[in-house]
Amino acid sequence: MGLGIYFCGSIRGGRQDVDISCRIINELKKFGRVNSEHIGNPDLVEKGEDGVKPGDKYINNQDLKWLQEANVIVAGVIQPSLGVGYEIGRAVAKNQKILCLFRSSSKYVLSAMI
Ligand code: 6K6
Repeated sequence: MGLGIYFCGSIRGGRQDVDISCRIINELKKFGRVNSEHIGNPDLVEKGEDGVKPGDKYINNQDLKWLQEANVIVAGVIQPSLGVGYEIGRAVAKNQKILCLFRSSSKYVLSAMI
């Protein structure tokens, strides 16, 4: 089955980095199964499934399950995102292995908490 990888990337925080997320996910797929592949889908916009079932509660439950099952977590942290920060915090609390990817040329300064 290979490695279980959860990729975290901004959705409602902003989709500016969707192309780089897509490239990272394609690289990660060489090492195992990436559960959160939809994050790199350029057709999914910030509002995404707003108003469409299954809704936020389902997304939250499903993503936390996948996150907690993963062997490793890779987080794109260039674009600030509440959801990604929350996922990282949950993974830290469970002592999971996390790799955060930032770009020093970013217009943002990475949160001290990350
Ligand atoms: C819309 C666009 C693409 O997908 C959707 C439906 N919404 C979500 N689907 C799956 N995971 C989501 C969705 N919204 C947030 N997440 C989770 O939170 C992902 O695991 C991301 O890593 C993270 C992004 O959080 P925000 O705060 O930027 O949305």
